[in-house]
Amino acid sequence: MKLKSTFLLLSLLIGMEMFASDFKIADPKDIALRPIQNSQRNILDLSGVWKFKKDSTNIGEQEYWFKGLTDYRSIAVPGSWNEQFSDMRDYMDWVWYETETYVPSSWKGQHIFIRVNDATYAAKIWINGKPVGYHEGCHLPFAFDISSFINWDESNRIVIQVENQLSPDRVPTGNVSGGSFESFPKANYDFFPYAGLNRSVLLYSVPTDRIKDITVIPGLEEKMGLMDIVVETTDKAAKGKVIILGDDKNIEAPFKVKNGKAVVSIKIPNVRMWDLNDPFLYSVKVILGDDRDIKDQYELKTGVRTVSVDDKQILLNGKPIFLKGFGKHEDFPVLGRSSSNSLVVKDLELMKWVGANCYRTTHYPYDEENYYLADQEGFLIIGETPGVGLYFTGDKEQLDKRQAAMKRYIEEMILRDKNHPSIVMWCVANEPNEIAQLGQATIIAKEEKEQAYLEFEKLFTQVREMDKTRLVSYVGVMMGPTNWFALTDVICINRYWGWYSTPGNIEQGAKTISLEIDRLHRKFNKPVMVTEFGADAYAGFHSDQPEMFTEEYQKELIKAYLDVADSKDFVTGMLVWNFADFKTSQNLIRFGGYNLKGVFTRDRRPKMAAHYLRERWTEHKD
Ligand code: GCB
Repeated sequence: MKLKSTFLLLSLLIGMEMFASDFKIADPKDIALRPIQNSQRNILDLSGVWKFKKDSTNIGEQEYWFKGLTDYRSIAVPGSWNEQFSDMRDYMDWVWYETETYVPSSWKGQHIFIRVNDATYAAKIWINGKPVGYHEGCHLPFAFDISSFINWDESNRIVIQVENQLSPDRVPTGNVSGGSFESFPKANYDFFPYAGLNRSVLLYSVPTDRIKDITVIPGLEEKMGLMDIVVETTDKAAKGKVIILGDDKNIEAPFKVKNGKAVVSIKIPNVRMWDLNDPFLYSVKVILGDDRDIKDQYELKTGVRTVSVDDKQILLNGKPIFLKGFGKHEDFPVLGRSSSNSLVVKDLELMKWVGANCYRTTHYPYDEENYYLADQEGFLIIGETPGVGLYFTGDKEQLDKRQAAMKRYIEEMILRDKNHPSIVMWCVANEPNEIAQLGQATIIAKEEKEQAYLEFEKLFTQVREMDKTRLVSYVGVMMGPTNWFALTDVICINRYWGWYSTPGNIEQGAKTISLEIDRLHRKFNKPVMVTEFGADAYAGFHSDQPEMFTEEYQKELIKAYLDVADSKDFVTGMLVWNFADFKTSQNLIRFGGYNLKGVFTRDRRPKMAAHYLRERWTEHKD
């Protein structure tokens, strides 16, 4: 009896110790450099089939599931659990993932990290039964140093708990009372809340004295290319060099690290600019140490290009450029939101096929491979945060949490993506609003409106402080506050005249958009972009006269908007909504749980509108 109660007490204490033990919070700085393989650094990709278990009552931690799952099923990583398991399509609560791996003994003496490229939404990691770390937020990576958790010469158990509860204090928001979308699952946005380990999980090793971050800031003086290269290291007082290679150039510059940082300014005579027709990439190689003792090295590819605006246009390398393309989603049957290089390549090929030159990463940062491909292929990207469904009034505690999430997202996104020449503009948020209920902003007081503006402004300030080389904007919703455009370089608006408003009447829709953008340009004297416009079309559905939901109507509406844009010299870009049909939560306006505004079907077959755009955009090539 005594023995039994001592045992109970002991296990309670061990249990308490486990629950109380600190999960480290992920440090955004640890994701700045994408893991690579070279002679100082190694990667082990853990993609494959993992063990998986649902935990609807959140009992797993108390029952020590982190020590190994029993009664599990198998799941592909990367992958969205909602697509792999029909019985879990709408499930958003806790689940557990587990895999095992050996760590190569050649990695001994180095720092070993785990990098999760996306766990939507919150994740906890255990290695060999010990708590490692916690991260909240979707579509961006996080990493932890797990060197002290590794078992050498035996298998290591990696367990990750994930949940994707939809909540008004998270970003994107969900379960918002009075929110715009009455849908199931109750996301406050128009795409399916796919959950899980949607991107790869990696182990990687790096030297103890290492390069932590490299920021390349491009510029141009006459024909002289400029690169300010900021190198951050763990070694507070190291030395090293930067080598720029490419186009018969081999420029070397030594540096000395002070307090973990060095800035090297390099001039490239007769620089070959990164441009759409010649997306030339220089290789930037940073070596820490000297030739006899290389401590660490990292090579990345980037381009020299400038982006600016005047009152009417966006200028790439000083020349006006018209942005034509799409908003899209990471979305495909079976894959859900999980990454697939085949799909990344296919989508870019199809966008080039229709003559597009740009897309916005609606409504979250995409898998990194997208940006590397766009750099290489000469395609422009507007990089968007996961800030969709944002509002800035109401419950203060919830607002503070959303603002904290946004702050972290902006930091993570810019740290991860800052060296891509393809990204010309940051989009701080999609359709933010003063209040959760669309179109009801009149019911709030003037002070509340001002307060909402100040909160939103904080996000802009953060982006501009972190990156002075790109344009910054947000995308405005119909009936949303227009005074917020004072913060932006370009006026970006999503408009559905001829669809949600004046439905069925394309002519009226075109008149309204025309008047509206004239007014906006007059007021702000900035270039205007319509970042979303379009119509749902059920593939194969036709009519002699354009009628809503037919391919003809979609094509005609797109044509009418493009004609309006062509008639105004201050319209600097038109992005059709959407590149392809995509899955949404179920609701009354989403037939079959799909948004059908794609000019391609979900499986990437062109509708009439795609053929039309191809005719129009390949003829009108800049
Ligand atoms: C919007 C949203 C987008 C929706 C789209 C639509 O304004 O930004 O996420 O999918 O409208 O089709 O309603």
